[in-house]
Amino acid sequence: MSKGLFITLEGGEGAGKSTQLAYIRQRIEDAGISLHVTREPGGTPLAEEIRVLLLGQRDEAMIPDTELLLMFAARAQHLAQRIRPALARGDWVLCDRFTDATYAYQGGGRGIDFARIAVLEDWVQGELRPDLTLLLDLPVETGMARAGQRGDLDRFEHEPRDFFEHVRAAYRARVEQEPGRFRIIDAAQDIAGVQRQIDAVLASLLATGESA
Ligand code: Z5A
Repeated sequence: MSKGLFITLEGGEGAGKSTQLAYIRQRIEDAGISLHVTREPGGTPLAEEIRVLLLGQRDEAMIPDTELLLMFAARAQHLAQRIRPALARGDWVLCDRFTDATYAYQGGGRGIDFARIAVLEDWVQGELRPDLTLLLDLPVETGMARAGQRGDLDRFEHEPRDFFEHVRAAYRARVEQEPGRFRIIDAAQDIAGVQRQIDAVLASLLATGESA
């Protein structure tokens, strides 16, 4: 069975993911590659409904285990309905956040043990892991200042600075666990500077179809 490349884009608050996702998409499509662009939580109608549950504000506080399980419920649906079929067709998949975000936010931010997350990762994903992950990394203060310029804040965006420091530290821990999969992009640079770094990563990828 042919298998496409699975690329994920990660980063903390205000890292510029949406801005750069559009750029990466254009670069890959310009190279004539069949690409499926998607996001988490979400990516299918049902998973998008779970996203609404996850990001919405309500009177009843959502406990961390509920948040974790809903992330993986959405992911199970997304993998079955969209990601696995696309990869099996030989398409590339570009996903805005994936399981590294769970380690970062539910692990680092909410304090759930990485080991417990790993159990769900194995259960829901089996062997499937991203081939390449671009991590847009920047100081929390810079990211929060950028994100603060946006209007409506979701449930995560109301968290205090400390929460996002833990998120950033957890992303870095993931890089240490799997250095071969990650490319760290200095997202504190201006948009053109970030794009130059992305170009360098994509150049070898588009030339060889391999992330290394
Ligand atoms: N979440 C989770 O907890 N666990 C999980 O497993 C998963 C997700 C999968 C929604 O994610 C929430 O889900 C997220 C984590 C949680 N919560 N938070 N926070 P999301 O990815 O949909 O939401 P987001 O984090 O807000 O991503 P975003 O919309 O891509 O925002 P962004 O990274 O801040 O990107 P941006 O909108 O492109 O940029 C923000 C602003 O900065 C904007 O005004 C840009 O014009 C500006 N910008 C961008 N780049 C630059 C540069 N380089 N210089 C200056 N200004 C810039």
